Amino acid sequence: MTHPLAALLSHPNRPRPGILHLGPGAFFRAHLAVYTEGALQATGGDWGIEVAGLRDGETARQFTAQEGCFTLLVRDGAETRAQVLGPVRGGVAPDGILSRMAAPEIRIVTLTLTEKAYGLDPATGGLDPHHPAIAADLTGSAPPRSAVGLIVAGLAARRRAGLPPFTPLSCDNLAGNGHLLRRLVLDFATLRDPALAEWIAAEVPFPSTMVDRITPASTPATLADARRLTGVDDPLAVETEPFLQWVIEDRFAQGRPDWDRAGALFVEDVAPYEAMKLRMLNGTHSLLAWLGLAAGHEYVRDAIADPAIARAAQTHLEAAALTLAPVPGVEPAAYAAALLERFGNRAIAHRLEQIAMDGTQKLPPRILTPAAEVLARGGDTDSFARVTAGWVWHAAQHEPLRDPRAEEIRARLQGVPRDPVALTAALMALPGLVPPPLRDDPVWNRQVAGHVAALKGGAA
Ligand code: CS2
Repeated sequence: MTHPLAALLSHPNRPRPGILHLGPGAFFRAHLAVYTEGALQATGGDWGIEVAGLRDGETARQFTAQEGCFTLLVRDGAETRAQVLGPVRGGVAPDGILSRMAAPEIRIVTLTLTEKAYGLDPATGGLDPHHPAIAADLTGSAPPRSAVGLIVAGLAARRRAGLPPFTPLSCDNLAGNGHLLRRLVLDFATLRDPALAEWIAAEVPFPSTMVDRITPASTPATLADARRLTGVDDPLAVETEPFLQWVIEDRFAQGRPDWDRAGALFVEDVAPYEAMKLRMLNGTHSLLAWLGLAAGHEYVRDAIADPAIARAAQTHLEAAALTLAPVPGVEPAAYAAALLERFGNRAIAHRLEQIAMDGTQKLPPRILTPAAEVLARGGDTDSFARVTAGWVWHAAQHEPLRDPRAEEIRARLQGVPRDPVALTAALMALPGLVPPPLRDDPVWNRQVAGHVAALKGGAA
């Protein structure tokens, strides 16, 4: 029986699978799925996507039930457009991921898992063997369930079978996401099987990517609008902004879809694009989230309409731009102006709470690494300190704190007076969080504490 959404596909040809995607959340649906649909429409190829969640099979099951189809709403001003997309071939249960990774037709494994799923130890830049899912997988006593453990086991199975590797492709907001994933996979493999690690190092490319599309979590309004516009109930419906961007290093073991035909940019080195996006877009997003919540706002569009916060955002965009290498074809001031416009999109209800979470994972690539670079050059770190103070205040005030290190943060703040200097000292000392030269810099600590004091006084 054909699902009613499948009848609404503009391009009903359904390719065979070539990609396994881990993390089929809203961002995947508004970004990778859109580019893949565009590539399939332009040039075809067996690049259908199978989707899987690492722990929870619910979304994957829903994709299977809907024959891989879902509704995408693009909100722009007063207009909302609906489109039904179908690049997904079906869902895979968590315990089926490994066998699909070993299947010859799967040639790319893509990931949108959020920062905390990788098992990165920020202090070393390598694998954190104490990350709960990684630690469990390193014992080898049960089938792997972390992304890194699965990729290592999947590559091992292919090597045993004499198959060429798949290409792991990280689409998460981590600096040098491909390099980083490579390092974590090699660290894991070295601990389990050094010969496998050598094979991976020689045979497996790990392209880095820069991904961008502002995609809030779906709400009842998303689902109601999808139904109104298509006539079909779709629990997988997502809403997003008109803008989208994808920059990818063109290094694949066994080919790739013609994503460039859908607007993606293939480059030698994604690093300058990624730094620009992480430091300007995501860094300012974090500023809006933490300062915006402190000022009582709920959505990004409200925070950016608050004159004091808008001034801080503008200042931060300028400070972040000063840390960047030139990006081919991009003028930082124009990029910054476009970001302010996107943040101000009244049609997008992007909750600040969503961006404020996982601060310990987001601060290093967005704020602390560029701040340490500014410090090393003798520049002014004040704007980075303001954002960091926003997080300190959020971590001290917000209940419950959504962060993988929330318990550790609670323990550290236990008995610490609500005094800006004491709070700053307690959180800047969180192991591995702040690069040591910054952590030990008296001016930086004074700046952060000064901004915490301002937040405490209500001057967001
Ligand atoms: C946001 C990102 O939640 C967050 O931390 O900053 O999800 C942001 O919306 C995307 O990276 C935009 O491409």
